[in-house]
Amino acid sequence: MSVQTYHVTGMTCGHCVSSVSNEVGALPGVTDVSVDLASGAVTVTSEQPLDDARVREAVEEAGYEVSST
Ligand SMILES: [Cu+2]
Repeated sequence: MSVQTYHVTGMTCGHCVSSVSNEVGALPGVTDVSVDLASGAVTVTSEQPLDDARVREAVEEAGYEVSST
């Protein structure tokens, strides 16, 4: 199992949180997505380590951005 945390910018409300959760949660192997709206921290649990580029794409698909830091 792998747990990675990303910092996502642009989320402002519960709708944003569910959009990001749905898109990232749809990636193959992802078993849990936990979003902290206040900090923008998105913690992704997956069966195998995820390719950061796939996560970034999913977040962008939802309309937000992964901060590089
Ligand atoms: Cu929102």
